[in-house]
Amino acid sequence: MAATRTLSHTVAVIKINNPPVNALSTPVCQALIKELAEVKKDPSVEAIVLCGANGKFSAGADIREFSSAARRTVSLEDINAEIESTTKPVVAAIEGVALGGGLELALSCHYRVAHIKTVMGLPEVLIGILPAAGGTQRLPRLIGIPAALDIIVRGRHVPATEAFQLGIVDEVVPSSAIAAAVQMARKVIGKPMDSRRLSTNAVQYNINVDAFLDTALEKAKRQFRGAQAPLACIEAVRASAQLPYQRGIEKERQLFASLWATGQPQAQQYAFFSERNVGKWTLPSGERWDNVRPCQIRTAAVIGLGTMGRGIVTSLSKSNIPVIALEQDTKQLDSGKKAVNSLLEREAEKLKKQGNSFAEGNGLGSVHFTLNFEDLKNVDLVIEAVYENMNLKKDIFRKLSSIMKPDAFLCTNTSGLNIDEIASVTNRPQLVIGTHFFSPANIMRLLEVVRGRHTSPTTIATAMSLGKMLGKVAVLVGNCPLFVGNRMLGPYLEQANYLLEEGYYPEEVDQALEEFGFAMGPFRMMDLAGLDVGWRSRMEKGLAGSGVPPGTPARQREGNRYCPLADMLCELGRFGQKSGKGWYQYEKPGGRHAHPDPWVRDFLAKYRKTYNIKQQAVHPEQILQRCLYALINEGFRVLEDGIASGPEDIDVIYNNGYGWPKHRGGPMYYASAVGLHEVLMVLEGYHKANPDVPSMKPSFLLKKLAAVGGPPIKEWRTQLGKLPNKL
Ligand code: 3H9
Repeated sequence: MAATRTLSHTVAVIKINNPPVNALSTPVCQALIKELAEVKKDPSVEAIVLCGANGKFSAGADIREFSSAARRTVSLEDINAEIESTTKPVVAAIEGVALGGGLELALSCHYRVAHIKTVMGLPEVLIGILPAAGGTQRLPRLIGIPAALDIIVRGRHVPATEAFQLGIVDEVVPSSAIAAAVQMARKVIGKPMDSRRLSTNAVQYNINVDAFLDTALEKAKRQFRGAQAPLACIEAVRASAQLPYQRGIEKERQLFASLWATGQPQAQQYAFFSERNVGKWTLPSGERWDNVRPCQIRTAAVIGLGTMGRGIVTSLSKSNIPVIALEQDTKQLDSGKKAVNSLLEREAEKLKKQGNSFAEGNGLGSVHFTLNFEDLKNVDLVIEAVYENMNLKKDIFRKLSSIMKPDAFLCTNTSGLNIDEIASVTNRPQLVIGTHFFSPANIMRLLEVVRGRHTSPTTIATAMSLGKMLGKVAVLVGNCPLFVGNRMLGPYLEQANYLLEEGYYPEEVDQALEEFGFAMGPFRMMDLAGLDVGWRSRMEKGLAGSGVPPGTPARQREGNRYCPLADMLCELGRFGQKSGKGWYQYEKPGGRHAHPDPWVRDFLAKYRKTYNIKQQAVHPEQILQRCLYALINEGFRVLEDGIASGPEDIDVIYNNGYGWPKHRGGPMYYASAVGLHEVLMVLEGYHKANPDVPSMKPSFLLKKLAAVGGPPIKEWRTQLGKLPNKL
């Protein structure tokens, strides 16, 4: 039954029942129409309460139906109009979540009561659409333009207490919202209802709406870089102020249709479901997310309080896991402690603003700082987060191996070192796993969980479950140099560097990729991360510095093309933001505002002259093709090697850890949208002209998929099934 009905005295309680989130699918909508029609004509019913089963009101329209062949036969806004016009008062009893169409449904009710732990909002923008069941017209009528715009354009979840302050709900209760709603329904029987029908009210404002929305539009264009949904949301809100309700609804529908035609909703909805699917890991041996039980993590420890360690401690503490934080000397411990405390204070402040406190207990109290390894011996899981040095990591794991209780999990936060080598020095390689956090670790959502050769399924289940507890998107990947995300970044950055040799400037390359939608172009990103990191690693590999064999041409390594520009900057002490100079110049060391540097232009001109490099006419479109297709090609190689279980995993990694524009779905989705044949042609053309750039040699899998007509991304798995799986 998609909706059920009971009677409490003269109040009919209609309950939406569509697990797990009571999505408003077509059968639910049909059931709602039927129940409404019956209660309307039932003389024993004087008021109606609308609620959801299993402590959830509704997570909105069924997103799967948007792209399914079955067309919706019932419009959600028609149901909302039906509810609003009812002469018997309708009270929404909101529990758990009221999101998207769920909140729109509640807004059509005459009163709203929410449980204190409910979150509500209109997050449609995050899946590439806009609220299209009257949300853009009713919410501004209820809470005014600025507050409604903030909720609709950001798609943020509003806690019940804030919703009450804003006037979205009439009452917040700490116990059953259904019981409270029934009570309220009884009280309002017979009261005038006109002012409670939001569609009949005018939007109240004392601002210059056009100027306000124009400013918002300009800001959204800059902030969302090519994503169309936020802009459509703003236009729909404008309509709420300028047009009568019904015409506003027409505008909402029209904007919805034009958004759909851009292809962005399809990409973002693919990203939405991919994020959920990556949690459902499967090993070639048959163990899966649903048949392996994770161990409970009651206590954890973090080793190293540098940038990564601080973020990880904060993240654990925020999730109410008591943490022991270890450093090697008092000075580093003190500075780490100060940093963690300030991060936690900020988190507490944020929660306070939202009308919340830490869920249970106080995160600030749960961090114990120490210099003593012995203090770690009883924790359930330790995350080592010292800097990237294999010998140092091995020393620590040797020590942990002898100190920690035998069933403690040992995690390493490395961005690319060999997990098996680290595990080899321990007495429990089956409990060793890579947990690659992204900086800042208390904010970034991605967690690459790296399986070593001996890592047990229970260890995987535990690390994946820890990721979920920390509010992260955890993606299981195999062990290879640099894992998935950073491995794909290599060829991308290589092309960006070659473009500089060939005549471009850092700001031009960055601009092209930022206009594509990246949060940051490659050069700004390298400056932020620190150019010295890559330089050290290249020196260790003998690609830069004194390890380069004498007589090696400057622009060649092992017979292949090599760009030494980044090494040259480092030799001059230009490490990026931290030194105030890198590919850009900054206002001071540690400054954040990148300014194009005339010195760099001059330096590049001299470099090109020295090596007699002819400036080539590279079309801006080629910047995108070369950088992106290099990245995508490596993505295919990752799949070919069995390091990620599917293209969705790669896309989730890029969407959540590398600033890939979500409205483009992820690099592998983008490749399928552009057309695999097109990607292959460009790579083939480039590789033919540049055989000394092996990363651009089209991958076997790309060729194979292109040869069978470039099937849609969901069909790639059939081909992947025939390849090795290293998970
Ligand atoms: C909309 O309402 C449009 C309207 O304006 C007008 C239209 C004309 N539909 O995230 P979880 C599934 S658009 C279908 O793991 P959590 C999800 O895929 C909608 N399925 O749980 C997963 O399935 P599976 C606007 C949905 O507790 C399962 O439910 N609403 C939907 O971490 C559990 O999900 C939104 O954008 C849906 N609407 O988080 C809200 N929602 O088990 C989207 C979830 O097979 N949803 N599923 O993997 C969310 O933000 C989170 O799912 C929620 C629960 C916070 C509700």
